[in-house]
Formats: sequence, structure tokens, C-alpha cells
Amino acid sequence: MIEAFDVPLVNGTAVLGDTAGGNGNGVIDPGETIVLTVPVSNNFTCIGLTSVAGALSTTTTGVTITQASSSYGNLSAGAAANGTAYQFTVAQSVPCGTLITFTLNISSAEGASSARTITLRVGQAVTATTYTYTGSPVSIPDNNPTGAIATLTVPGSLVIGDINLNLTNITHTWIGDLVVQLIAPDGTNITMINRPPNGTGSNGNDNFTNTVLDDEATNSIQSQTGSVTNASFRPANPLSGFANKAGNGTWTLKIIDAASVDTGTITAWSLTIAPITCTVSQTVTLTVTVRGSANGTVTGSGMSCSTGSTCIANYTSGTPVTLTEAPGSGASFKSWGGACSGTATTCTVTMTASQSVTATFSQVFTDPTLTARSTPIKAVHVTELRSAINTLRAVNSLSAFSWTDPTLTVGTTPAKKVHMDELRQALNETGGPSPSSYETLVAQQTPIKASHISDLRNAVRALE
Ligand SMILES: [Ca+2]
Ligand SMILES: [Ca+2]
Ligand SMILES: [Ca+2]
Repeated sequence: MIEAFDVPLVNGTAVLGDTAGGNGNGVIDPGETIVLTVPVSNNFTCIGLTSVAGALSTTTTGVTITQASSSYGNLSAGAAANGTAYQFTVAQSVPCGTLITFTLNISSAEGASSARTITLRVGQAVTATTYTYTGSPVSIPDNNPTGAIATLTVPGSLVIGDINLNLTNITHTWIGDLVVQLIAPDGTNITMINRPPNGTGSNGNDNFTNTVLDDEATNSIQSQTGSVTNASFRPANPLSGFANKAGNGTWTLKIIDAASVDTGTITAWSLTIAPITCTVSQTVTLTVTVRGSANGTVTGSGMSCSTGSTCIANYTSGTPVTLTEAPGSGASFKSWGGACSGTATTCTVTMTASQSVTATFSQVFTDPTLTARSTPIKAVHVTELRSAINTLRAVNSLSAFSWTDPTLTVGTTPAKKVHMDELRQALNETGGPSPSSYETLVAQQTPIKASHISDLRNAVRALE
């Protein structure tokens, strides 16, 4: 009997893919469809788990999970598996910088279960810029809760990814007196330093000189008992509290001296902000035209197009689309055109811009090489030409031709001059050669020759 636990099933780092449903830059952008692989391990040291499954959910607005379940199979003790991929879409309306919070429930047939949280950001932090205080020095009043205030303005429009506070030159003769607060343009106030060490105020060292507050630093400013000049520290409360807020506007540095005797001055400080950017995905159009003398189909993601049709599908810019050709009965694939070329079964188009592709299918002719006075002319030679010409007529928006003896019966229906004349006429109406360019046939006199059939076949090929 195994009871339910939440320790043994643990997820690893989630790996996201935006190649199939996005711009392929490895970052979640608004408008993209993302595949997510979340490895899971069985941390039991001696108990295997079977039918391990995951279920992904989120309450983040604008995020829709389109593949919520994953199968991890059976995991022996200590084993890990990637499982099948989850998938979700991010609406165009989701703001850049949004943190998407997922809950991943992992379970096994034995009843082991675990609820894990996965957080992914929309967009990515890019190169940081430093914004420097340019005002006059401000005295810090002694033991006065009003404190000293210095502001700087960040121009433009940006969303905060990472932010560091640089205390470049704050003089004071007992830094343990000081409470340092940083206030964002929207009024969010986060205490960066609170009377080190640990609120006691007993750090009697001088000055913040090139003292950087950075969530990524190793040591906390709060634990410091010695000099803090020329070094980086984690702030009393994380700067990540400003993440995803507008970084532009007026920032306020507020320094309060909370004990009497020692004083100081705010002279120089700055903020280093790495904004978050998203790639606004554009919708681009793929136009596929399928033509030729025989039926075939071209399929791709969101696309299925048959001979005689022009099909349009929209994709997020950057999406690779693989098109696959499939000839119909009695048909062969002739070639790709436009943004594709060659004769391979598939063609992949990367949709960096709107593009057009053509695909051409050919009627397969029985006895592809007709030899004069050797290959007998058969009913199938005529019926194949009729089929090919009717397909070409349909592609060219012409009605089907009304053939004399619509069904030719082998060994019964005699080959007639009219059959050949009609093929010539129907082809001419489709854009083929004038009937007068062929050898004139005289009823009951001119035998139907291999060259007559070959000429018509050549004309069909030329019109594909
Ligand atoms: Ca992307
Ligand atoms: Ca930082
Ligand atoms: Ca003081």
C-alpha cells in the first residue's frame, strides 16, 4: 500500500518551443502558440511508479491551454522522462512582461501526486540602460522621518524586466542610521535597505559608495556589519517587485535617517533597467494554387488544397509551414513553383512574409512512349486525354466537354475521327494549339496514329 505523497514526483526545468506556432526566437510573445516540455522525475529511491501523468492548468488571463495532459509512462525509482508536450496559446492582448503561472498536477497509478507551480514570462529582458540622477545634492536630515528625496525621470516607454539601484555617492557617517526606499512611477514603494545589519542600526561604517542593490547579488545588504562600498548586495526586499511595471516616469529615492547625531547627503545615484520586449507577431498569408491536368492535393498546417483551387491560410510571421503533395488516382506530381521548387514530396516555407506556392499534377498516360506502327491506339489513350483535358478545363474555369461516346468500351467502340477532333477542339478552348495545326483527319480514311495521340499529350503537358 502506497499512500499519496507530494514529494516523489518532481518536475524539471520547462523547455518551451515557439517554432511551430510562433516566430521561433525561443521567447513567448503575444499571439504565439507554445509547446512546453516539462520533464518529471520519480525521486523515490526504490519504488517505481506507473502511468505517470501530468495535467497543466493556468488562471492567467489570455492564456489558453490547448494540450493540458501529458503522459510520462512508467518511471522506475530515480528515473525521469520528458513526457509528451503540453501546448498553450497566448492572446495578442496579453501584455508584454506578463508572468504566466501554471499549476502542474503530476500523478501516478499508485496514488502518488504532486502539485507544482511553473512560471513563464511573456517577452524577454534586453540590454540594460542606466538612468542617472542629475539634480543637486540633497541633505539627509538627522533623525527625521520625512527623510531626503531625490527624483530622476526615465524617458520613453518601457516595461521593467530587471532593475538595479546604484547608490553611487551617498555620504553618511553611520549607515546604520539609514532606511533607503525606492518608489516607482506608479507609487510602488519597496524598502531597499533597513538600518543594517538586520534593522539594528549598529553598522557604523561610512557612505554608500558604488553600492549596488541587485536581486542577483549573493549577499544581502541587511546582513552587512562592515563597509558596503564598491560591492553589490541583494536588497532588503526584492527589486523584482517592480518587474513588469512601466519603467518610464519619475522614480523617487527616499532616504530616512532614523537615529540622531550622524548625517549625510544624497549626491549621486542611478537606476539600471533592462526592459522587457516582445516581438509583435504579424499575420502573413500563404497562397497555394494547385493546377495541372490531374487531381492532387497539397496539405499543410491549416491547409488542404486540391487541383483547380487557390487556398489561403494565415500564419504568425516566422512560422515554418511544411506542404506535402499527394497525387490523386492516375496522377503524378510534376513540380512545385513560386516559393517552392523542385519535385520532392514536401516543401517547407518559412513564413517571414506573405508568400505564394504553386503545385502541379500531371495525368499519367498509359504507354508513355507511343511507337509509330508498333503501339496500337487504345481506348484508354483517348479516355486519359479526355480526363486530362477536362481537368485542365476545370482549372481554367471552363465547363466539362461533352464527348461523343462518353464511355469508350474496349474492343467495342470503334475509334472515330470525331473523338480526335473533339480532343483537339476541347484542348484548343483551354488554350492549346489550333485544331488546324494537327494533321487533318478524314473519316473512314485516316488511321489514328501514335503521333496524333503524342501531339495531344504534348499539348496537355504544355498547358499544365
Ligand atoms: Ca517568440
Ligand atoms: Ca538585477
Ligand atoms: Ca543620524
